[in-house]
Amino acid sequence: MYLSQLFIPVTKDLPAEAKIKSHQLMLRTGMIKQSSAGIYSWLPLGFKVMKKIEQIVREEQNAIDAQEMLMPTIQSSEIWKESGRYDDYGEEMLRIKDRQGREMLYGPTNEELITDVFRSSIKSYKSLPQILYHIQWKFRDEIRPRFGVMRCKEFYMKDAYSFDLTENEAKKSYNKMFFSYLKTFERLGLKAIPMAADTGPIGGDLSHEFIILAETGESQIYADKRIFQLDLSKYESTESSLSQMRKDFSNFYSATDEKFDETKFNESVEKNNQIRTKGIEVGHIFYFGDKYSKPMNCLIDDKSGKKISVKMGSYGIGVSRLVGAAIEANYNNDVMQWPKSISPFDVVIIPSINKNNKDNLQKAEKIYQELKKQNIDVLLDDVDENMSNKFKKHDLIGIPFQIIVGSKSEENKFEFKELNSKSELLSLENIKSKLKE
Ligand code: P5A
Repeated sequence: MYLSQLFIPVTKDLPAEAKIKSHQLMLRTGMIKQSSAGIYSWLPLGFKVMKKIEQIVREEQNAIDAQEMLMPTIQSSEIWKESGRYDDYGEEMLRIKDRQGREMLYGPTNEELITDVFRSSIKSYKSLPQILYHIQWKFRDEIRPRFGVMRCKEFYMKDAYSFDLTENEAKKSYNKMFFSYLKTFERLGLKAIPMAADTGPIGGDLSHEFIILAETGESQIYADKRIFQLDLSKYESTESSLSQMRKDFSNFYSATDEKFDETKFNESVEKNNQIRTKGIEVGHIFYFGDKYSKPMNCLIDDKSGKKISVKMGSYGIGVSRLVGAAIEANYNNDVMQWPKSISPFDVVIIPSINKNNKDNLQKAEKIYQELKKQNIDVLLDDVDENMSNKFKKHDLIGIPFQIIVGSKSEENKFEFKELNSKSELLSLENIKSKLKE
């Protein structure tokens, strides 16, 4: 893509409510445009990042044999009346009527809908366990939508639902998902800490939030920093290894405000290992047994032919929130650097251009074609402006690698630079192999 062709409508005058870095940066680099309070259009640059995040989330769900499907955004009120949540959910639920006057709603989550799908088809323990998931827009009429994509009314979520015969089996599904979440966040270049959490309107008695550290987060958190030393690669997806993993994580103190206990924290964590900061909740998992299956009559025949309510859990990742969270975690001193796995482009070519000399642009175009042939996702900055402005702009866009075609380049060698480190003069062949790495 040529930068001059990229649809990147930059918001110059930031609105007063854009208080945090990610919100400001997403507006300044034309990633999103507000449509109304808490509702955004995702423009090409922002959409590309979100799709990359979505794909990594999908791959890690598929890796644990969760099956992708798609449920609608609009749901009927009937199933919510069956579960008893129609009244409980209150004003956060956007309620609508169709032309026949039927009560509908824009789904804030899908426990009821998936239970309805499941009960109509699965009847025997032989078909268990099952994990189903979808990646779909949700709507919550948040009282104070804020911080850009962090707390929206309309947001994009991966939500998965597990179905098991017994509580014991269900906890194994929970552990599988717990591990899958840690791997997902690691691939996204983020350090997420699992924290025991309250269950709120989803319900149940076992729940963890996955939180990444950021001063601008909404949750106050307390943790033992040695939790970051746990190495995921030493665990396998066997039952015993996963239950060991859960034990190892629970050995280190970590809690949000709601569950925090000052005395316990001071007793179990030395002062110099204590983290007291804010964090962003990027995922939340729940085990709630038969909270939905019982009132909704979602029954399974067990081995003896007895009908029992299926045991369920639900597992959410805030896909659109993660775009903002990744910025909060990686934006320092006015320089953004996307983790390589989710950067909107792999590399940007920045030629020094002026009216009288188009040599650099021509060289840059050749490099561009070569890299495209290798399936490298490359942006060419063909805009006629001075280099210092260009560098400032790319410090914000945050593409992790730059190829600079300017005064320092030689006939067949160009400056190659990873953001935040020194550049080196390399041949195109060397640049290609570095990028492939
Ligand atoms: C789990 C999946 C649930 O809804 N039901 C299905 C369960 N959990 S949750 O914690 O309420 O949400 C899951 C994740 O979605 C993100 N999220 C939001 N993102 C942007 N704006 C919002 N208003 C918003 N609300 C929730 C969070 O990342 C959360 O962890």
